[in-house]
Amino acid sequence: MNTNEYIALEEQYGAHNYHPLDVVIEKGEGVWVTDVEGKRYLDCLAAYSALNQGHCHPKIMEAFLTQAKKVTLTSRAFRNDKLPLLYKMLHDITGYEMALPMNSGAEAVETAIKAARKWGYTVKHIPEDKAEIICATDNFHGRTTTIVGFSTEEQYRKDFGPFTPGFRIVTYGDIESLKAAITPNTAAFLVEPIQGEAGIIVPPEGYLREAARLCKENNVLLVCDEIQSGLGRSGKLFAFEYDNIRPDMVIIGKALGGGFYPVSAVLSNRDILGVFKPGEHGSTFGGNPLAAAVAIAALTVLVDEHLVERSFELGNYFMTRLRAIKDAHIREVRGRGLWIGFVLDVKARPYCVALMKEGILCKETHENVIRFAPPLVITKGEIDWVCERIEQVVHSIH
Ligand code: IF1
Repeated sequence: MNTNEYIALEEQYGAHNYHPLDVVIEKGEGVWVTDVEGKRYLDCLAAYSALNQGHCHPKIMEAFLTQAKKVTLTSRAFRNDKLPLLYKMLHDITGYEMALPMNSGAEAVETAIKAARKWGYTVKHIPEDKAEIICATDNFHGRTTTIVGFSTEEQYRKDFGPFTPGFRIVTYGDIESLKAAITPNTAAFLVEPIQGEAGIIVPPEGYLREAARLCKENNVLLVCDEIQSGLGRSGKLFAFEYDNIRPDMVIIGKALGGGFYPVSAVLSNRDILGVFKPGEHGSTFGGNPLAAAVAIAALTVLVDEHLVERSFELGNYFMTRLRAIKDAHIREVRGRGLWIGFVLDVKARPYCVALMKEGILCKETHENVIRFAPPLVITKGEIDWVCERIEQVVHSIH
């Protein structure tokens, strides 16, 4: 079958909740993918940071296949011999005392919300059913009905109500707004250290540091959603490190599965995650041995190949090169690490289509922003290759 035939099948039988670029990918290796026509592209989206280690990384593949031949699923009714090793590794790498494994990012966010509420009632002694969680404008934390309930984006929430109560919205980046929203019933502030979907928005210098101080002062948990920003994407293991803080809970996902498998987790200390007693929370697939084996390999690759440091250095290089491109339609180049928002004053989609023809896959966000977020295994030479093509497209599109 060719590209058009695959697209026709998909359009006829699949729900239309996406509008993908018309490229049908058949193979992936490192930063490169090949479509069904045999054309190669450099992947500058990396599955929204789920492919930090690149496509089909051989070491993660080996762990995946080895585990698949042994045992893949036990349920948490029994123990398995891989999950404890993942726990220990997460502790060694992040310093948090405990982890709670789930599958998708949204499930891990839901888990953090439940933990924060339960902590609010049992430790902070918030009156029954009065716990409040503060979220930021333009947040993106997933697609469940509870999570879209506190989205400020019409598209994500319209016609999906009624929604879960107990959430308040503050202006992202505005510390006064947060201060004004905290009440004695506030259990947590849930925030992305850098907002991905909103267009790679880096908050003002010191914002998270101040937020952490405010939270501590008011006995409110600071919960950082590092599902997209974490595990090296921002040039640090966690984006919150730029503010030298230590959140009470950290949510990870995406790259924890090394591009092979959905794996997410909530990281925290015993005084918080310890609120869950047997039977109060769980998941059929969360913490399964295949997921644990893959996550261990994904983290090992991240450390062994110095992907965090690479992201920092190559991200700066990439941004410098993009800033050197002069064109009247470029408004700003912003970001951290290999996570770059290329802001235009016109629609970004035609640029993404033109880049695709040049062999670069990327995706617009918020109409006028192109995000460049390649796998962290990209080389300097490949960044040069990408930048030459971006420059060509920028100059020739009008
Ligand atoms: C889609 C966006 C990115 C996330 C943060 C939680 C989740 C995500 C910070 C939920 C997920 C994904 C979901 C995917 C596209 C993508 C996305 F455009 F939708 F917003 F990356 F920017 N927290 N982000 O970024 O994780 O449940 O999906 O595993 O929904 O189309 P999930």
